[in-house]
Amino acid sequence: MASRTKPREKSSSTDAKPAKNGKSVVSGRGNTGVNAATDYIELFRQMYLIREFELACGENYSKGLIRGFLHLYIGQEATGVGAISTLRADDYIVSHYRDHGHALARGLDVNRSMAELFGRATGLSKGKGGSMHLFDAAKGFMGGHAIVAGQLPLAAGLALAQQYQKTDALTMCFFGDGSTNQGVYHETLNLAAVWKLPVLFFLENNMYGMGSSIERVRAGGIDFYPGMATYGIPAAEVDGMDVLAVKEATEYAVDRIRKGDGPQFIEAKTFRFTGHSLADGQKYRGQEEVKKWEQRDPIATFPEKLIKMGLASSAKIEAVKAEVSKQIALAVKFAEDSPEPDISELFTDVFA
Ligand SMILES: Cc1ncc(C[n+]2csc(CCOP(=O)(O)OP(=O)(O)O)c2C)c(N)n1
Ligand SMILES: [Mg+2]
Repeated sequence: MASRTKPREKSSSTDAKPAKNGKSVVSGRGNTGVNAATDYIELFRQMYLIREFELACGENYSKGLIRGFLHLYIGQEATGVGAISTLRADDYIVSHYRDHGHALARGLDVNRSMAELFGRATGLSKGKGGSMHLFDAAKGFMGGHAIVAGQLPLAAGLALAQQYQKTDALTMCFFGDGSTNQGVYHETLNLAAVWKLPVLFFLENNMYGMGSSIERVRAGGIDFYPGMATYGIPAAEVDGMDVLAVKEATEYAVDRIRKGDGPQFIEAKTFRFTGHSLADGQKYRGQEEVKKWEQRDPIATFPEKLIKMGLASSAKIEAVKAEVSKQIALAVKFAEDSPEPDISELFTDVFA
């Protein structure tokens, strides 16, 4: 098996154990619905789909076809894909505003996702939400959310409903390091632990919140997982650039939640290769740091690993890439050809 990073676990909980090494990480029971033999390729396909989708977004943003803010997930694909591949169809996902990767990994329609970014009526949110508000209740994808940390209490609410309904379904809540100085972050962690809610708090620690490096703005340093002792929540750290490590650590946490052990916390160390948004000149960080992380780009390193291990041929990888590129070109065409929302839509879906 690949040189997987064993997730480190720090917790106040006495029975917390690290993820089992040697356990198969190719369960085939995720929302991808593929069998064990093709799972690795599927993980790569999803990561590549996200990368190509976002490159196309960037291009169409420059052309003025996508407007507003555009926050790309480029560099973080292994984190979202590895985590979401462990979920069942009846689980919920709540995401932040950097949500394209989570939406695509969950299997949301690519055409309708692109149309949403273009602000077209065929979009997932009828073109009224845009990049930060991809949503598909039928897929349990309960939204990208623009208010930093605003999604945490929503996740707790969804998990409370799941607990009340006595299912073993769970809610996976993604958030960034920038969320962690918000009061509601601490309130939610505490309440979720007190009520033993079936929620997986998934921190995507990409080292920056807009132009602020965590080192500069956080008294406790760059590691968040040890702090979970305060809430009695078992917590693990994982290499967010390694899709298999993320999958393994998440599977372990998900299993515990389904058994009724209450909330779990995973911190994936990752990096966004582009600026905070496309309006960011990145004056706060040097290119050396970016280059160092780019050497670990999962889009390059994962297929290299698969080929080296004899799990995929380079012809297969190239075929997947070609198929995805075609799919993205069609998605852009679908979005471009779609109508803008009717003016009457200004007064629908308004909750006040
Ligand atoms: C409550 C609130 N405060 C401020 C902002 C402005 N804002 C948007 S993104 C962001 C940084 C968030 O950083 P992080 O959570 O680390 O996510 P990342 O961008 O790194 O994915 C801030 C402060 C906001 N959207 N909501
Ligand atoms: Mg961040």
